[in-house]
Amino acid sequence: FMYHAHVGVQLDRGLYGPLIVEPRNEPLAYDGEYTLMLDDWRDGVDDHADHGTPAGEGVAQPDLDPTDVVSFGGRAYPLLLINGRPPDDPPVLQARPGDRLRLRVMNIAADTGFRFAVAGHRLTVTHSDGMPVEPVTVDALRLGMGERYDVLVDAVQPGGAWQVGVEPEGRAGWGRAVLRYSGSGSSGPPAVAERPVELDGRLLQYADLLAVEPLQLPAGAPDRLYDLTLTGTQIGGQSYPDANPLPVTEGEWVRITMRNTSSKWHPMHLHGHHFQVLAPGGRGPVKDTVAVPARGGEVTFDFLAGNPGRWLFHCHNHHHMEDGMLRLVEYVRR
Ligand SMILES: [Cu+2]
Repeated sequence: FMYHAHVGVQLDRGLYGPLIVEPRNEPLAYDGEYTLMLDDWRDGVDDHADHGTPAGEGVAQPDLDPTDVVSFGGRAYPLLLINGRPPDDPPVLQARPGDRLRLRVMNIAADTGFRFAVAGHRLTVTHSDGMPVEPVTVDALRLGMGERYDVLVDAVQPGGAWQVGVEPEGRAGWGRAVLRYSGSGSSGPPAVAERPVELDGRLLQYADLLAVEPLQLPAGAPDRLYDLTLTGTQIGGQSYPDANPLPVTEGEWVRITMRNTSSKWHPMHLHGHHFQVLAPGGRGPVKDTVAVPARGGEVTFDFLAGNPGRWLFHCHNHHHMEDGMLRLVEYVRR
């Protein structure tokens, strides 16, 4: 998990950190673990008097399916950081040949979706947003803001130093860490800009993820349905604070369908609950943040209303949220 400020630009200026909940009995076996927090950085670029003005449309990606194009506000984020470090001073992960590493990869950026890969190595995904999934092995991850994946990486190379590459979706930029094998001190690190070919390899999709512990939904149909259109500033036609709460009642099975009519990709996050992404077979991943593709993308999730209170439901693009892309989920009596 991640903890972070939820006021103004505090998150964007670095008021965040990882929160790791260890299970009483760890079912996975591994030799070392690292937490990698991916961030975009603009502090010092402006005076933070507001949340910035869009600076352009970013890099076009014409050969992608238009419903899969990830585009963002285009604000200037000149640095991409991993654990607070820029590409020319990268964090170093240590491994011995044959080790199995656990990486906890988290996107805490304000305005940037990331693709993540490790040169010469594959990624076996074991958890999505802290919740276990059936292990699936891929070359690259895509993380919307707020999303987290745990992956196992087998140190299958005989030695050397390998690029851990982070590329923003839909615009220019570059971040990196280095995976260094023990005894490889004489081999220099990869060039700053060396790009793992794995970034273009098999990319994790939500459809690859099967929940190990699906929600215990009752038989029948949901008790409450919401059908919400997403734009860059509104959820269901309303923009916070001029927005009605979305009522739910304790004990209900709630289903929310989101349809994104905008040209921006929206990683949507619900506080206080895990939800299950609707998928054929009923075992979609249990998450708390899910990206809804631009230009007609649609995602449906279910949750059990078991945590009374008033909870934020918002886009995890900081600027979209500041523009009002936030609603309250509010528990009411039946
Ligand atoms: Cu958004």
